[in-house]
Amino acid sequence: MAYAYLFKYIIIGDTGVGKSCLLLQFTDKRFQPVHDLTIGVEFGARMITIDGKQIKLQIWDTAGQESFRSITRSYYRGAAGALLVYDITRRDTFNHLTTWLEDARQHSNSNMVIMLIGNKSDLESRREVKKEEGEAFAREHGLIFMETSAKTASNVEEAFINTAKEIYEKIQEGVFDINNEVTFTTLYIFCFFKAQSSPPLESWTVKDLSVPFGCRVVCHCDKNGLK
Ligand SMILES: Nc1nc2c(ncn2[C@@H]2O[C@H](COP(=O)(O)OP(=O)(O)O)[C@@H](O)[C@H]2O)c(=O)[nH]1
Ligand SMILES: [Mg+2]
Repeated sequence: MAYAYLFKYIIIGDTGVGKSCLLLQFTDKRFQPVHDLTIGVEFGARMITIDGKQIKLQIWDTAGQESFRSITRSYYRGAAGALLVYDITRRDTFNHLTTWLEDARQHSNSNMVIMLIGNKSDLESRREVKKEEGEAFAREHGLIFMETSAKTASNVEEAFINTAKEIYEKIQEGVFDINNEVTFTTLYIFCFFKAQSSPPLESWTVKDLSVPFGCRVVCHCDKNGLK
């Protein structure tokens, strides 16, 4: 599981806009039509490639906490990207964007990349929010914007990957001062070592490190495990 960068993402927005479905579509390429808060996973992960580099996206889902407005600081902590989601068939979810944005800006790193997502683009006949309105909101608040459908998978890959590209560019430009980022993301590295000796010697080593987001992870293995 070698990768150059680990980015933490969070997904925010009103209940029912499709946050958990977007995550499931991105990580598992499937759609779960039944609305059941209890099926919400707490986070998912997937590897992507940008500029020839392997990047691991670790995506946190609210798992229903958002309905109680009890999203905690630790949810935002260390996030490099946020997907702010509304439902194009429910204007109230669009009207609440300002509150979500204030919350996010208050609790997160000021360089966090925010992608505004108008989800359920497959439900054109029930649309209440025009695409132009989403675009205008994004422009006004300096966000990137896409309409997606977690049901048909339209633009789902693009939303997650374009966010990562923005983060990656910021790192290249030196906007994120990686050495000074203090975050509490814990990365578990499972290192599998297979010795060249005969008979083969196999061992698992688990080590827990605090890794700032965007930080390069370099692992060295020897027969004593991870160094
Ligand atoms: N038609 C359609 N339904 C969706 C889409 N995304 C989510 N849903 C449905 O919307 C409901 C809420 O989705 P969920 O992911 O649980 O929302 P969350 O509360 O934001 O996590 C579920 O019944 C989903 O099946 C979509 O893109 N299109
Ligand atoms: Mg959910």
